[in-house]
Amino acid sequence: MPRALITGITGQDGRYLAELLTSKGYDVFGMVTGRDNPMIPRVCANAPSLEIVEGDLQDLGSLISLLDAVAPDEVYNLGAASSVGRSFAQPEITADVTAIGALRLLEALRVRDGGSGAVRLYQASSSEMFGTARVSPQDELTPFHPRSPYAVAKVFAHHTTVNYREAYGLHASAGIAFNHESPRRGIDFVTRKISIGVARVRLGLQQTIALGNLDAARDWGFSGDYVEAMWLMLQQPEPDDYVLATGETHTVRDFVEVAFAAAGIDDWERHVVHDPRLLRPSDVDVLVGDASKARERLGWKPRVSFPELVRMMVEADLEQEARHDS
Ligand code: GDR
Repeated sequence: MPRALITGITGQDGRYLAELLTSKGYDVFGMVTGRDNPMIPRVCANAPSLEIVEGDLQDLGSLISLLDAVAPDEVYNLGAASSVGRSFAQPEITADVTAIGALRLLEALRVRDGGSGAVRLYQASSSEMFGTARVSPQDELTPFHPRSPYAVAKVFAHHTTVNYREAYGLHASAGIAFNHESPRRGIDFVTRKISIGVARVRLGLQQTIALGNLDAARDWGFSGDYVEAMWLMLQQPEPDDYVLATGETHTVRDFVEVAFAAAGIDDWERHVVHDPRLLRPSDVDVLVGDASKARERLGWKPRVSFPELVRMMVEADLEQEARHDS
């Protein structure tokens, strides 16, 4: 059986990927930094054969020991300090986990693998790297102009992944994933904040949702679709970089409107208040990806549409909030 190690196992992508790999017959190991993480039972509930192991992207020695213990065929580096908003308040932690953490993992692989390419690595690169891109839609050749400490850290991790591939022959691929969401999305991110808020307004548990920039436009897909592309990338004989995107962009305002409509509420403006404290020192206005390369070379395309995604999230939160309230 092939063996896979996933960092960032408690995030939405980690959970969907663990389920996908388990269904394909892999032995899956999910890395956590400590066993007291309250998400662990929830993660294991959906993937009973998943083995939780300890390691830390902030500690090279722990990564080397973990690679020795697990002996994976594939490593998926989904671990990061992934909140763009919080990265402005915690730039140093963001750089250490997201940028240097990726470097440490690459170093651990280089030391262990010696450049044989026997272990395949997926690096979760981000559309945030494009920032104020002058080209639209963005593809693998679009220059980066990061707009947050998080995005700067992801640019470092991305270039380091490419460098280790070129310098040491590592089988290291990077997926430049545009925003992808799901009912498992953390509440720090705007889509989940909206879907929970809408559910609670619908159930009479709160009156309003406080939001920042409603004009930002993002290319939003479904996390469950994106993890398939991650796996496909590591099945290719040669490592490479791929944009993962739907090719459609919608504003935060669009998301709010469709989410309220999915809950049967048309006068959404009454329920949204603007909170300037939620504005970022510098934000990304609009992103939209061109995933032609992934479509042509991997045969990948996202299945869940924007309205389906919004509805899925609102329905899941309506169910969950109603349960909590009863
Ligand atoms: P993003 O996701 O920064 O695109 O990064 P997020 O959902 O945090 O923000 C999207 C846009 O919504 C605006 N916004 C708000 N955002 C949050 N979080 N909370 C609010 O209340 C709010 N109001 C408006 C933001 O300003 C922004 O413009 C996500 C993360 O998953 C990254 O880790 C990942 O790399 C990229 O997507 C691709």
